Amino acid sequence: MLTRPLCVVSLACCSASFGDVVVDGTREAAYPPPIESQTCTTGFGDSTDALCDRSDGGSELCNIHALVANGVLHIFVGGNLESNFNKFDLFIDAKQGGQNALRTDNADIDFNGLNRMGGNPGMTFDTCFTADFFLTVTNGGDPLAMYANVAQLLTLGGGAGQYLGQGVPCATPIIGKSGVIVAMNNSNALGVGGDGGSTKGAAAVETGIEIAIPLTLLGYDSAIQQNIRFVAFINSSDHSYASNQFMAPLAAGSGNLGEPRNINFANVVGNQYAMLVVDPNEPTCPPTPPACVSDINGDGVTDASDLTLLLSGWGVCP
Ligand SMILES: [Ca+2]
Ligand SMILES: [Ca+2]
Ligand SMILES: [Ca+2]
Repeated sequence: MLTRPLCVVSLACCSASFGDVVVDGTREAAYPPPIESQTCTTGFGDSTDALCDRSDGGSELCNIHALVANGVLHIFVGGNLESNFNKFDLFIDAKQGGQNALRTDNADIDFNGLNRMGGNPGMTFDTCFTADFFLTVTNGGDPLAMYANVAQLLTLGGGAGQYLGQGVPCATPIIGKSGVIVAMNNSNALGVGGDGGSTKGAAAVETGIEIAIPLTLLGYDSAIQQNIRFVAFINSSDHSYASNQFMAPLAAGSGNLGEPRNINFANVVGNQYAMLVVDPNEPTCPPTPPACVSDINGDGVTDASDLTLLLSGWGVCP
């Protein structure tokens, strides 16, 4: 599932273009207004150096935008990712099934960082958010480089994972074999402040992390689930300490959340996911799959026991 050939992208030297959207870390006018904007000053440092490539002052997530065009999901998250190998972690719920609480038997990607967040009890999302896809991005080193990984999150674990490759912030996007593209621009010096600062500038930030994912890779089927939901946050370099920079945001004044395994968003006020609304009438919790008519005893499989029941009732129905 993670091997879709790259066939929809035209490449210039420094970006990947999809018509009105260029995956370069800068938000184009084609994006709709932000789905969410940050309400917490950053607990992971305020980046004020305004360098396009590096962020040495810290990380923040200021806003999130998304759109679907030509079979590709585009996501733009305004902000900064510190160039110290801290992580931008993104979970996507785009179909039925998946994981409400992270398991420990997902693909081993990014030094097993995904599974580091699972189990005992495992990072748990808001009720009905079932993550199907994970993407993580980092940057650091000298010369500066960025790296990204993706993984499937299957209901019963064991999904595929892939290292997407490397790029350079503000210069060269990461272009994975699966068609996933990741770009970064660390120019933001405004947005939200650090302790004692303001969040007023969050919605206006136009540089950050920009991602393109083919819908086929997500297993997206608009006949079943149309709305796409996101949980994005800044995490420590080994995925072991979550910041207070989440999309959708935590309540104003919230501190860093720390150990990801112990986070349960069902116990946190509000919904900590952002939703790209395609169908405003779609229920928040996707309907359960229709029952299988041949599963007569309702145990989830059609087998000899159902046939026995059928044969025992053979004949005229009173
Ligand atoms: Ca762009
Ligand atoms: Ca799901
Ligand atoms: Ca800032």
